[in-house]
Amino acid sequence: MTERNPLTVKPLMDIDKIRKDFPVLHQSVHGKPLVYLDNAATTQKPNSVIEAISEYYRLYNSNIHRGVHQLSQKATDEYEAARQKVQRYLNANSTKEVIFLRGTSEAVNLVMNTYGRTNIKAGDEIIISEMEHHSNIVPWQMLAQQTGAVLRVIPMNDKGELLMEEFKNLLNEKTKFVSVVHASNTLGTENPVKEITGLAHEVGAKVMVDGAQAVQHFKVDVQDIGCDFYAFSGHKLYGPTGVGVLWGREELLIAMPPWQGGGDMILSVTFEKTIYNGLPNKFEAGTPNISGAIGLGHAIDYVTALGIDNIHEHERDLYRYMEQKFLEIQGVSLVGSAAKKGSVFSFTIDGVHPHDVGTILDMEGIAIRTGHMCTQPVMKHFGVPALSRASIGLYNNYEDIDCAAEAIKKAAEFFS
Ligand code: C6P
Repeated sequence: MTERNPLTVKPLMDIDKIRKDFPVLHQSVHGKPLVYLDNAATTQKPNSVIEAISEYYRLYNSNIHRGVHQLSQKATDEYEAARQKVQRYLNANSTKEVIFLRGTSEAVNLVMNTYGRTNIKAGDEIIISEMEHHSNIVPWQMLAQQTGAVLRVIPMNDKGELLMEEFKNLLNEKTKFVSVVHASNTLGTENPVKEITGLAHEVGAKVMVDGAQAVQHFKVDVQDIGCDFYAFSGHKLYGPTGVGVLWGREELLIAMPPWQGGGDMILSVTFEKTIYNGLPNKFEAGTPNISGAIGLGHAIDYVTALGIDNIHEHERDLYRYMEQKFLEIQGVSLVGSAAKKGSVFSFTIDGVHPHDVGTILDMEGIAIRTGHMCTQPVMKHFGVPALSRASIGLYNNYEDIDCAAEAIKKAAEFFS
């Protein structure tokens, strides 16, 4: 296949037009036009999402599933419409499998507390990988400590690719659960989650995939992956903060006990006994983030209208350009060079602390992330205390990369 040259062929999306949809992008920071390259931390929100949230509060603010009055019915309809959008976006079988919660971290904690505590016992093994975000390490560690289960870790090579042979060696009849990241927030690696799921299922283990850095970049089909649980955060998919999704296989969710008790998760309550509600309400105790879910639904509409495949290709072209431009700078080293990766360029500059890089770039109006990226085991693997990370989103363009490259060069030269 001949490679597309993004600089000479017709662009897949009209980025100038798209940028107009994101009000936050049109401002100056320290007197310079903002260049936002911290999309892995959180993405900016289009007007349609901001409007949908504002409209909820302006026109039909009301609690859901509770009132017969018109406002409550409208709020319920919009909230449930958002669930349908998530179902279609992930190609889930049913809306019963889509649970709204706060985000990826909460989704992992829910599965750990319900599926985990019910099914994982002393001596059982849980497998995660070396490149996990702390959100997909700490809950499993807590479960292992509480139950006497053993935590095993799939190692990676120096490119940031999981060692699949080592994974196969770790699998055995004691393996009860595997939880892996779909795309690494630090290394950009896209993991073979379908293959991982197939192998784990051969020994009877269940599989959870952390999709926090996946759903905004490429098509995710939970049925095709074949996993048992999938999680993502709304705020990284151009939606609001404080809302996210746990998708789970219906038969597993039915068998799992509820996590939190409260309103909406019950069918009937007496002092002697409570009968729980069906799916998905069983896992949504209390008033949920109604405006957040509605906003997330609109974010999915926005991404779907652009086309996730177009977004993927635009970001892949931009990533290649970014990699080439940044690596031309003396002293810059890339951390994470997996064959299958995208969107995230984590790096060091010889002799410069990442926090200084972040500060210098900030003075140029450029937002990147610096620090351990909530993946301290990855820092340990590469022998660094921290990294700098530029991460792209659908509205980034070639000028953004040029500006960042100039500023990184300035930082490298200043400190050398
Ligand atoms: N990563 C980053 O800058 P929450 O905070 O629950 O929305 O998402 C947690 C999370 C889980 N898994 C992965 C792969 C992630 O990247 C994140 C969030 C942000 O990389 C903030 S630390």
